[in-house]
Amino acid sequence: MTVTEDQPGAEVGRDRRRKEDARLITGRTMWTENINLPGMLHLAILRSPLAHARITHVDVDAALELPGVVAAFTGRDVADMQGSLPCAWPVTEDTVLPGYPPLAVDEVRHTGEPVAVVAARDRASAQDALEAIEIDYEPLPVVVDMEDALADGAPLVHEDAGTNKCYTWVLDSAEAGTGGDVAQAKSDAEVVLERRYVQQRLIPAFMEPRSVVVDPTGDQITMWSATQIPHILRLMLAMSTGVPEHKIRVVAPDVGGGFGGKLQVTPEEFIAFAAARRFGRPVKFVESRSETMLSGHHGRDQIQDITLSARRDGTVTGLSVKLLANMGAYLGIVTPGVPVLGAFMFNAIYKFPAYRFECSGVFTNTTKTDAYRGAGRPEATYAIERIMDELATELDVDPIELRRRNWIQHDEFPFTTVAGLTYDSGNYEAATDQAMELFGYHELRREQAERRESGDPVQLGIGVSTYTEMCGLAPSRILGQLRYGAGGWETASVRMLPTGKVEVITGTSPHGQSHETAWSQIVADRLGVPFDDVEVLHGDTRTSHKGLDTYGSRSLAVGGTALVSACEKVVDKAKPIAAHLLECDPADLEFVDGQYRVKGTPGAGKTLADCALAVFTAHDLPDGVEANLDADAVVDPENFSFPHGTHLCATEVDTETGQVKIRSYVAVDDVGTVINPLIVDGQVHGGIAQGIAQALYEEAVYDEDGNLLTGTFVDYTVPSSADLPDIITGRTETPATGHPLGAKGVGEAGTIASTPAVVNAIVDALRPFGVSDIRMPCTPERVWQAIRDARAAR
Ligand code: MCN
Repeated sequence: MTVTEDQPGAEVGRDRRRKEDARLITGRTMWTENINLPGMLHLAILRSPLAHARITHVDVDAALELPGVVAAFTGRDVADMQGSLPCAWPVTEDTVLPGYPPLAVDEVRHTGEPVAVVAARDRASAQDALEAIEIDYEPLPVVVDMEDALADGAPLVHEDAGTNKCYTWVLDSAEAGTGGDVAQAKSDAEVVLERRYVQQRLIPAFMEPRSVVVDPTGDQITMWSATQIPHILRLMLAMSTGVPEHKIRVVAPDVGGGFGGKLQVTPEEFIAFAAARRFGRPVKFVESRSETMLSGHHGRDQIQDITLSARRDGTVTGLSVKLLANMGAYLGIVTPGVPVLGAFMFNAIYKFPAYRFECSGVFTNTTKTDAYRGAGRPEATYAIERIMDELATELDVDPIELRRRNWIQHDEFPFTTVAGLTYDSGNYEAATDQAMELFGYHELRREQAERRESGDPVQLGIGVSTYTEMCGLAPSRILGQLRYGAGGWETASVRMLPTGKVEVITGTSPHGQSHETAWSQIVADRLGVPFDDVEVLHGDTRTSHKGLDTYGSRSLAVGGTALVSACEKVVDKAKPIAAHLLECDPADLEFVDGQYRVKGTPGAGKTLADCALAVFTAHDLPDGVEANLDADAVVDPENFSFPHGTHLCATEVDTETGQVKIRSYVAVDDVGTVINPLIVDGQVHGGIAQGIAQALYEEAVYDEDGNLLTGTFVDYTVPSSADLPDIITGRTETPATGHPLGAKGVGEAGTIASTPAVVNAIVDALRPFGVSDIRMPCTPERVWQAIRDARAAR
């Protein structure tokens, strides 16, 4: 909708430019690194050069002699203060939960693990002094590969655990009563496909590295951190260190991206917290990019063995998934849960009658894995969308036609899937038809046939990905059943200021997602106030004392719904005041376009601003009415939100060099009711960039000794805008039915959808050569090699 002036009720659905842009784009804002406090010390961290070793000797004395150095310490020195880093999601009763000291005490288990800290008057002195610390290590055997780690006699990452298996988690539709038996489906099947897909490791590449400042000098210990989760961080600090929660304040100032990489309670935050308490002085730690890559958490890293059973008419009858998920050496806050989230998404939009999922988490001598944009759902979507294409090829059916034969029809919602979730709404046909139209599907298929016919060295491939995902995390009830350590509710508060301006406090914690803009749009419509009269406060446990933060594309569906509820409470609270001012019965009033008016009587009424001023003076309030228009709300939606869509990608693959060019990309996403189309398009674009990056460019590689070979942007290719195609976006809007906004999450949708669309397109281009799979990232070398191998196998 294009609206040129402020109109009550016209904000939602409007392309508002972001309130946040000026400060974020110019950088004139409060990043954690900009915080400087009197007497502040700068920390530098010495990290293990070995992937597995016993620490036999540490001597920090020489470092202490260097100019500017104030202190140096090891894990042993702060053993009583540092606590153990927590894992919030032990997915089974017997999940192995190894101790996780922020600063290693006796043993290191991955390269980059913190082993000693220097505190100095400036950052450079602290960094230089690290070289003077003497450490002796006794190397221990290393295991990096998951299958090696599970073999008999493998070196153990945690000797005490007696195993490298962290857990095994199973979902079986026959046992759960949500479907049939996969073994039976397989033995009855006319077609059985068995495939292995490998999800390479990825490294979150947010713009602002992880940074933390801790000030212990006030009445509370204040931590500023570039985090996605200030509320969870405060709770974890309190629970793990014993410092009372009300004596800790956590602030997430403007945060330069996270993508799941800052959905973490980091060793560095705990080290800074312990150091500040130990010295009684403010401390700061800002990591280098290489430290992020070496010791921050990584994403993906799964081996997926999939068996698909079907009939020759294309109907799918069973799906079985056996997964190995690399945990790394320690468990971050949701490490074990990430693949379990994926368990609910392998069946995707299809009506599988039988399903079995089994996942084992495996410890290795690598940095831990954890959430990375999509967390479990991109991996699942990739596998199912790849194998659906394989089935289409096997049956010689158009891949979109095959999907149509199996997906849930728009009149079948609400639909309970074989994995046990109930999808509330969707329209897969409408999104797919729109995508095909925008893409020019049939013309491109014709061009593909011509190029195949003429033997053109540059072949055209068409890739499809029809996805759904579960986001908007809530509901707490289901998270509890999955043994997640927290709930999924969210909070919002609305404060009416005497002049009618509005302050909103949200428990969400944006780090690039534009909540200030979207939340202002919601409030402007609900309270009938101008967009610019709304201020959104977030990310500080002193102002927003309760919240569950931002991840899992939950903020709008959960936090936005809480905001609607708080607005409704304000409107209800002001009604008797407006009636008093208008000298009428509250029952005769309606609230329309920001005004309380007597029903059926047009003309001047009273605005919320009138009521706010009346509350402030409190000279003439109705009897029994409190002088307070503020309202708080906590909302825990009944269901997840299930956005969906169809992405189509056309690739030109040079069969002589292996070079892949994305020629066109169409994304039609259905994220329910849209609050701000510009923001949604931005989220889709960014998400697709990350999905394409997995398909074509990014991979974290360790050698067999556990050294990270891709520890800089020279070796780890994050694509720039010049490497990415123009993206054509379209939209269908099927509102979510479970909450008044009707909105579904969008923050991860693009990433989830795009990776299989791109790889399907590459494989499609190379089918005539006999290529049926290429391991990601599909670099020119891998594509070229796949063509060569396929030719040789013929
Ligand atoms: N929105 C909308 N209409 C909808 C859905 C969403 O206008 N129907 C808007 C929302 O108002 C919000 C934005 O889109 O401004 C994203 O909303 P939502 O889908 O609720 O996702 P979250 O705000 O919870 O963000 C989390 C999500 C995740 S999980 C990752 S990872 C991610 C992402 O957001 N990391 C990001 N997008 C990112 N964007 C930036 N710039 N930086 C990151 O680190």
